[in-house]
Amino acid sequence: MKNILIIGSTGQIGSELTMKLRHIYNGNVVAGYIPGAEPKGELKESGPSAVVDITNAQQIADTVAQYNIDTIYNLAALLSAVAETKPQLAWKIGVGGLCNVLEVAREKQCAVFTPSSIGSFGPGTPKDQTPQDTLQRPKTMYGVTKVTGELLSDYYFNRFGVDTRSVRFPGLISYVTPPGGGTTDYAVDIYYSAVKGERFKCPIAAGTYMDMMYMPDALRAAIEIMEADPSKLVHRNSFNIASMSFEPDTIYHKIQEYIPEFRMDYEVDSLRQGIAESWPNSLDDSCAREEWNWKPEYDLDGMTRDMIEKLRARKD
Ligand code: AKB
Repeated sequence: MKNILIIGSTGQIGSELTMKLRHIYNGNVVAGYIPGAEPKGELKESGPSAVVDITNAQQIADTVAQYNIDTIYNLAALLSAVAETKPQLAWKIGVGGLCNVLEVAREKQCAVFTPSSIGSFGPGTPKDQTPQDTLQRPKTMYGVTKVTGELLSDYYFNRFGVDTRSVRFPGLISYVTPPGGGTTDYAVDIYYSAVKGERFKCPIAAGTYMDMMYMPDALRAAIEIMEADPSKLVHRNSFNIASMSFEPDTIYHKIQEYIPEFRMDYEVDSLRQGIAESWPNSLDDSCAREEWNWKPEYDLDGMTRDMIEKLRARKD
């Protein structure tokens, strides 16, 4: 039985991961949140919650002690586009916050999951089938915090034995909690527009490939990496994972197979486009497949069918 703290439990990943972990472990899964982003509905009713601001080390330590926490999922972050508008805050949350989490984990012997991202790569990284171990010189503050987070997490493992593990998430697509301020958000927003019968203005230019993943696969990855046999792990922070890579026209035409009247045109956002162009087109996830049997279940077609069905059910 694990006792888990999720920091950032009401965000895009946290809101679904908290519920999934509660179903699996049926124990203490504490939903950490900041004031103004309180848990609601099933998330609130189904288990304990606590105010945990990642920039407040004492609050993390108190919650870990109160609930006897042994595993921390650290999901607090500003996404890539918003981090460019608030770089100091992005660093404070992404790096200062992670230092707080790692110190508490060292003292209380907790395992820690902190996601990294395709944003940890930069324009000098090989673009296609980006290898697991390669150049990471990102141009964004988001990427800088993610590479620093990978290094810090490996440092705490090697130096203090803290059980840190991580995956590099692609753009995540889900119908539950929308993302906010990411470069890959268009691949979520497009489904909402299509199901509402609205014309979609795509902020990313045609031909811009990025890796994407359906949320059920991402949640499984976050859980499976923490369950993996540590003796099999050559890498820790952080594993490339992948399931699909597409550009805006591909997802547009895929949605049209299900909603033929759907229309999209382009209104490219220069900030997001610049970020997207600095990221890989696709990742090589063979190390994750070899070391902990990672395998995605959804491709673009399976995801599109499910997204449209679930969003329609929510609308009706
Ligand atoms: C973003 O677009 O900022 C995130 C990411 C790929 O890490 N979705």
